[in-house]
Amino acid sequence: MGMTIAEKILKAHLVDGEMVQGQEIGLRIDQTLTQDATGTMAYLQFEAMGVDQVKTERSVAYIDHNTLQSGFENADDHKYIGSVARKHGIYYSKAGNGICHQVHLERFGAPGKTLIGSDSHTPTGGGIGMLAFGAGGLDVAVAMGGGAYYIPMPKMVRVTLTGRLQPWVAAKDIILEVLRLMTVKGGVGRIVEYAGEGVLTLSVPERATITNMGAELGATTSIFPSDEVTKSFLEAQGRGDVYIPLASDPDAKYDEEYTIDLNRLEPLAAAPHMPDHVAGISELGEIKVNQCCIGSCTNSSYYDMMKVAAILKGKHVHPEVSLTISPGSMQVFHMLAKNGALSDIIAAGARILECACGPCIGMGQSPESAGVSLRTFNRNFEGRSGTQDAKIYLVSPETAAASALTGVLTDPRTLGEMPEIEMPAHFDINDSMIIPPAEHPEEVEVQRGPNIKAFPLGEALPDQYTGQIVLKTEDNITTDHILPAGSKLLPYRSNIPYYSNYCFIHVDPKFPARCQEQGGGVIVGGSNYGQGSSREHAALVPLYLGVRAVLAKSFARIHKANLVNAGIVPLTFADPADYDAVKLSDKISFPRLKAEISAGGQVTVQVGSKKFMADCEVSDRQRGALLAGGTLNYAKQQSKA
Ligand code: MIC
Ligand code: SF4
Repeated sequence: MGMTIAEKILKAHLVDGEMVQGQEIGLRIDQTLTQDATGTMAYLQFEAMGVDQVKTERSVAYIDHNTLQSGFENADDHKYIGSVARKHGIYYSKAGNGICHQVHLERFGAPGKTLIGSDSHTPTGGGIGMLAFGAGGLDVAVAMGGGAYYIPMPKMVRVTLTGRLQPWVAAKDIILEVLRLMTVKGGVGRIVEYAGEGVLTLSVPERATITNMGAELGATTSIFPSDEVTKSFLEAQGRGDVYIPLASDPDAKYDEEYTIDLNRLEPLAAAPHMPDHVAGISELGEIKVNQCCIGSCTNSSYYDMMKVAAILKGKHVHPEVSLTISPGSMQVFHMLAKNGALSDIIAAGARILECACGPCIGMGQSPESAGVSLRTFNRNFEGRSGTQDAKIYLVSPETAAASALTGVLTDPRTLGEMPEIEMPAHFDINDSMIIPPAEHPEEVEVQRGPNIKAFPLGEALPDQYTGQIVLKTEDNITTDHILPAGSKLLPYRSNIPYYSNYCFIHVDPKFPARCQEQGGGVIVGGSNYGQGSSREHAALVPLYLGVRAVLAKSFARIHKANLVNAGIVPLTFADPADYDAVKLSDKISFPRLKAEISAGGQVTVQVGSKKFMADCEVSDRQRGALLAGGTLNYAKQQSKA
């Protein structure tokens, strides 16, 4: 039988299990990436594993999130990551070199390879035909040590793109349309593949915008074919040698199919506060805008920035709008400077930020109170910008630039003739901010600042557990709800004790104190619990606070894996109606927890006088980890056995 693109790459990397839907498969990982906000924890865990040199073909440590150095913490973390990288065979991309996903696409990504990254937007690599997954830091550490990466064998989804984008309609509008069709949980357990004549009309950066934001579908990953467009991109990056063609077989089977007619697509926006609250710009009307931010790993390529520069050229940003521009990489930034486009952007009155995540993760540029901000980013969760009551709309660079000029949400089609942007035949190649590993690793001393604290380890699963329900949440709780980021908190990513004071702070400020009083307990969640980022802190901090289990209607993939890695039991209501029968502060017990988890059956739950069942849908390997109190404990047990 014919195979999809993803199935071909999975098959070539399969080291454990069978490719049967829902069953766990283990994959050989060719490349890894980390960023600094998750990297310190990933490398602390890597060090704990005692591996000398990474076993991957290429591992890269990026500094792109925590670049605002308003105290010693971030700079110390950079130094730690830089030294660990040099010692263990990892390339180190310095602060200022750009956003991990953009730089990786430019300088390291290769079709047909597997990549995991401690960042949920790692699927950006699908834009050049890589099979790229977001993962928790521990999973990345394991892969660097040569271990397999495990996922449940996903379903296959095909999105066929027909026709071609009309002027002023962008790749961002394609992925917003996919989000409208599939919603923020429609991709869970699925790989999304793009096909059809429309694919040929999209450049690599446009494809990468789409695969990047596939993370917002909850998808395991997204991927495009590798074709002549991919080849030209790689050649222009001086890396034509890594090109291989990749396409699905004509008789490949897909579990779900969608078709989008690009001819009919219009400029769209995701309205506050979810990436799937999608509406046409024309439907939303002329909303007054206070801020426009252009950048992030979704839309910060040379192609995007050139379009923006052409729109702004000779014009001025509206007096009541603040426009920020963050080019995705040093390569992009330098090319804009050399060809004069940067001068058009500056003269229009934009604020130029460094090549980093910046406002996307609340690292500065928080909007004014109740401000409206149009962003070319991928997430508009409530409060993520750093201003709790701000209203964030996710839009294309074209829409953001057009609106920055008019001061109101503007359909870019009103701007007249669209400027044509050519993809360059040669990108400017300068890898001076990427530091290769040391030639004499034994001479490198790992540097640890005082902000770097030990990470918590779980405890073996008890026979039975009784505690309190310490939190009950709604559906679609994001990891930003569980553990906010932003400029004030991100510096504490390597300091779990301090960070724990902010767990669920915007959902229920009493949560950390309640956990401390109760010695932890159980969290009850709705559906899609833990969607969004890959930050394993959203599991490690609850672990530190004594959370033993999360009982939810359903989980997002990466967060569920992170819970298991930490040794927190992920349970789902066998009957979702039982969700309504439990409330905050109820006493909850699992009288046969260990025996039932070991047996792989359902788990008995007792809440007051009510008894019901929960499922613990994990693989045998994960069951071992839960019994041992987390993946690191389990790995130690295994190595002794
Ligand atoms: C995000 O966009 O939410 C982040 C910040 O990049 C996270 C990683 C993190 O929390 O450090 C992600 O997407 O995984
Ligand atoms: Fe950085 Fe934002 Fe991309 Fe996350 S989504 S990697 S914070 S640019």
